[in-house]
Amino acid sequence: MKRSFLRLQAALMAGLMFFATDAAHAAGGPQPWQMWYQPAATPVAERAFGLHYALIYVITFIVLFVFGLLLIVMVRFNAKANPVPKQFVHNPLLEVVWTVIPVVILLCIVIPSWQLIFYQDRTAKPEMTLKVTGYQWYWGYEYPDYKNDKGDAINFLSNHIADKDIDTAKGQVRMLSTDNPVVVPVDTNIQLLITASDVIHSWSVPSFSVKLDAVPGRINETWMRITKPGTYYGQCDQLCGQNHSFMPIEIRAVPKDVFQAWVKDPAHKVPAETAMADTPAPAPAADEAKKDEPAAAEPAKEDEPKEEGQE
Ligand SMILES: [Cu+2]
Repeated sequence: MKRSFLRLQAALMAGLMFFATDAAHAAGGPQPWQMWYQPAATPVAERAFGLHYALIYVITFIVLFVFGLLLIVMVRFNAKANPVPKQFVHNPLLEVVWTVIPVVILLCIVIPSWQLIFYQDRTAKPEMTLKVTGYQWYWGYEYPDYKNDKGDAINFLSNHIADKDIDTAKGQVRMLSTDNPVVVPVDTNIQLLITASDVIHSWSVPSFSVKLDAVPGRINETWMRITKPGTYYGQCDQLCGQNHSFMPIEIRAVPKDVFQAWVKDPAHKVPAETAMADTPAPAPAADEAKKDEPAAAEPAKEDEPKEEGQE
């Protein structure tokens, strides 16, 4: 009993903390007993969460108003308090009012909703493309704008890491980390082309407010512009079979020069996480990469992002 009370209290605190320390919130993934959304990391997510919180006020007002009306009816017009009811059944003015006001409220909601739908649909000026393919049960990624040393578009598969292989010292998170994280630059309009090869999956990253079905034989489009460096997590969000829950999404958003170095590195060694902060921390990523991954699988040649950073 006491334990569940403590949990409830922790959950409430987490909810309050969200409002108090949004900027300092340090992870692009779920927190234990987290309430509300993960911190927004794209303009789309900021707008989507903003609309959500605005609607919370509208909904709360309507609920309280209707509840108040019900209370008045129950107290003032029950059989005991009001034994001889009036017999009228129509009140034209009241009927117009209770039709027009809800219509106005709905219009106030639908206009920003439509704006948001069009805003998140696609970006007018994509700076690069990331193609995502869902498989049973892993994700495939392709960068059509960037070639690997074989002359193909950079591409790789991204698999779940089994619990026994999770290395928390490397910052890996159970059920969310992958063997090959997606590396993308921050402050870049990234066109997302999402498809699947077998059954319907859904590529979903809460911090980006991106959740789009991956449908075989069809390419769905959306976009993201990540504003803060960091590691972001998502999962497949469409029941796709036995291992549906084992196809996480891990995205490493890095400064542009670090991304260019990653593109040019033949081994595509994943840069270490850059501290997630409001002020982007540009340079130290390369040094952290060295000390964080001492015994990485392949002794990739360690390119200094600063040298290869020119675009
Ligand atoms: Cu799936």
